[in-house]
Amino acid sequence: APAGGPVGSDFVRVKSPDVKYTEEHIEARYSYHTATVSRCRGTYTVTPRTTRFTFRTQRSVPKLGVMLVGWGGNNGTTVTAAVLANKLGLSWRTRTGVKTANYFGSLLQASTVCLGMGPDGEVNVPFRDLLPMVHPNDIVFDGWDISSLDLGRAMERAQVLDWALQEQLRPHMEQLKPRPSIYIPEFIAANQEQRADNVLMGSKAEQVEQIRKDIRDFKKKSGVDKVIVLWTANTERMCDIVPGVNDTAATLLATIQGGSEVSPSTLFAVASIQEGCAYINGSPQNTFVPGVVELAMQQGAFIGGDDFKSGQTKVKSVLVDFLVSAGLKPTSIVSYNHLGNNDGRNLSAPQQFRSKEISKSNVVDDMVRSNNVLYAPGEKPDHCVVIKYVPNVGDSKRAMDEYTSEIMMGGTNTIVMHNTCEDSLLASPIILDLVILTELCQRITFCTEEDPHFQTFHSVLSVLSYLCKAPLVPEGAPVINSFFRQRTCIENLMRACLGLPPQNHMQLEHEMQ
Ligand code: NAI
Ligand code: DG6
Repeated sequence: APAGGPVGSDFVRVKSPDVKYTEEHIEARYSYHTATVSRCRGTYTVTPRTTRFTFRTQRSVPKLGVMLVGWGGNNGTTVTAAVLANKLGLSWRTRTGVKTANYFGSLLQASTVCLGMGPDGEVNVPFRDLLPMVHPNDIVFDGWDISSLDLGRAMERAQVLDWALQEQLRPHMEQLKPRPSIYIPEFIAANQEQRADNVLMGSKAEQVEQIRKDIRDFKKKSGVDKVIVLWTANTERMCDIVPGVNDTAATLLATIQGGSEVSPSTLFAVASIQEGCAYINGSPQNTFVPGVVELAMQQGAFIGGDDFKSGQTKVKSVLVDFLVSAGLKPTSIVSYNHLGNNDGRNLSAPQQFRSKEISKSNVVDDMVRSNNVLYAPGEKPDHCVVIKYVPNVGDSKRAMDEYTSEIMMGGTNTIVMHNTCEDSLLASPIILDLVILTELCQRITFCTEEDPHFQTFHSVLSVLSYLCKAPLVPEGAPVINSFFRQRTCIENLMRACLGLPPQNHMQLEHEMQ
């Protein structure tokens, strides 16, 4: 069901000597169990360790503003329209019956977590009820696009939503107009040029200044307490990491002043961080050059990405996890895609395709590396990604995958899959989860017995990994792509904020005689 029930912490309340509810915070003492491993003459020695944390979650939920870069695109218009439709409680008729607005596909709004046992068995609640969180219906949207179409016409151009719904939404959507944006033609496909009629002029430094002004202007006019900026604009080509140009915060800022190569997405990231806003990258390009990461850490702003994990890659992070953890050895993975929306058109250019190919290809590495029975060091399955632009299918993306695995005694198991779905209807709930989770993380601080000073999460917000194809993690941290490990990370982190132990699925209470 969409919105309902009491809000956040009032819905779930933990009764424990380790958990304290104050006017401002939920404060929970939590024991974090890990282990260190050493190896000597063929024997592993495992030493369990316990770190005592205190988590503090601010209870008051701010009014959240979200600024989308690429607001007039398929994802930008669809997520805005979906929130409006939910807020207005809209229903519409299609040839198969009446449909009602919902948030299916959102981890936080439409999936549940188990709290424990009640008188009638397991008690499951929506994820959103675990901790005080922004409700998507309350998000205020704004944003930029190089195309000047208002959101009503842009929604029509996107061809994602049913016409009967568009007719109801148009009076609201046509009042929303994207702000002029930073356009540097060489970063996106040449075929996008005819859209670019809403662009900023001036030097790079002046354009960054304008984006900062836009953020302040939005905040002031809308009355939101907090702004998060999210890139859902075209996939850019990768940029080179060059010492003296973008390898540190100082060189990057100097480069912006000097005017040499910086991508639009990096300029947006810099402007957002300088305004103290979290910045999320929903596309695959390397927006987060080392200079941006350092700047975010210096300013204490969150950054997260890269590339929404919506369909084919999500399935891949489930299926390869299943195969490898079942002791089967994937030896080749071949993934074809064809789609006919503007994203597909942009990706038909080689450099932009290359960004997506890299992002879609690295998603099995951690699972393969974790199994040294199946794979020798450095060994990987063959992995091929193909994307073709076929205008006729529009936003209804087709993804076809073939997984070949080696099974017992030299046997072969081939799994073939065909997936058809509206791409932007998968991406939109992910956009909502990204910003709501990021906002929640901004209200969580923690300390340990050894270091009693409360701190925030690292600026590189790796807890967003579940939602991203190529998770950005702090330097030296492992990248986790496996779907269930990523989901469990979010669930257990929220449970820790409530002083609840991690979900263990041991069911020991049912094992006793
Ligand atoms: P789209 O092409 O419909 O929308 C992108 C929008 O960005 C366009 O309106 C375009 O005019 C605008 N744009 C381009 N450069 C800009 C700039 N510098 N500043 C502001 N606006 C700019 O694409 P769609 O389908 O909305 O996807 C958006 C991004 O999300 C793409 O990079 C895509 O690869 C990525 N993505 C999409 C997924 C999905 O399932 N739909 C999943 C994963 C990633
Ligand atoms: C073709 O794959 C176009 C891409 O933009 C994808 O549709 C998008 O990245 C979603 O990818 P996936 O692998 O999560 O379905």
